[in-house]
Order: sequence, then structure tokens, then C-alpha cells
Amino acid sequence: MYESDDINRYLFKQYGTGSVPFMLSAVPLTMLMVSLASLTRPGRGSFYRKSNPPDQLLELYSYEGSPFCRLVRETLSELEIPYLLHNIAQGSPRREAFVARAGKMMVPYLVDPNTQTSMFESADIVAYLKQTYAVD
Ligand SMILES: N[C@@H](CCC(=O)N[C@@H](CS)C(=O)NCC(=O)O)C(=O)O
Repeated sequence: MYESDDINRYLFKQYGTGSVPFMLSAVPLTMLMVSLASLTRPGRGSFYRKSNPPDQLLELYSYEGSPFCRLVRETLSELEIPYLLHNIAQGSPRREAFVARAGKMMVPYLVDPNTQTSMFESADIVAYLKQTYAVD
């Protein structure tokens, strides 16, 4: 389906409580807010950067509201690197398993099975992705 509004309605009906939260359903206001967020990162995540795609899916532990995670997602998008996204927002029941795996609660956290690399720190992750997969 097309239309972000229809997709959100479908997702909340199918997998959520059935009703779309106000911050997503007040369409003109919602569009203004998300557009402002994108305006602060002009062009980022919107243009392809040539890359060597990995063989295996990368994994990113993240949550949508984190500015540090956004930086990593921008780079993954620009390089068109396929990845599995684990959302572990505040209150998520998946956090405990994450801490058991990674050793502490902090996102973003990248796992790259292609190079047996796991790392925290957005700036280090962005540098790693560019160094490993970008073709400049
Ligand atoms: N220096 C780190 C900062 C990462 C950071 O502060 N992440 C926050 C989210 S914005 C976090 O994990 N907070 C712990 C929590 O959500 O419980 C980086 O650049 O990646």
C-alpha cells in the first residue's frame, strides 16, 4: 500500500491497539514536525553513495527517537546496506536480552557478521561503515 497515513493505520490495526496515537494521526501537524526534523539534516539519507554490498545482513540495535541512531541509519541508507533493525526503545521487553548480549544498555549498536565486528558509538560505526563498504 501507498500513503503513510494508510500504512500507519494498517499497522496499528493489525499489530497495535487499533488506534493511531495522536502524534501520528494529526496529519498536517505530524508532517510539519517530521519535515522539520529532516530539514535539520539536508540531503542526508536521500542520496545513494556507491558501495560494495555485504554478503550477510548487518544488524542494528536502535530506536527511532535517538539522534545517534539516526546518524547510523542515514549512512546505512545512503550505502544501501541491507540490515536487520532491532528496535529497543525505552520500556522494550527486548532490552534485557540486548544487555545480556552487548554488555550495557546503549544504542546504536552495530553487529556485522561479515567481519565479526560488534560496536557501540555512532561516530565509530559511521566511520567503520564508510571504510568497509563505501567506494569512493
Ligand atoms: N556517544 C554515544 C551516545 C549514545 C547514546 O547516548 N545513546 C542513548 C540514546 S540517544 C542511549 O543509549 N541511552 C540509553 C537508553 O536509552 O537507555 C554515541 O554517539 O553513540
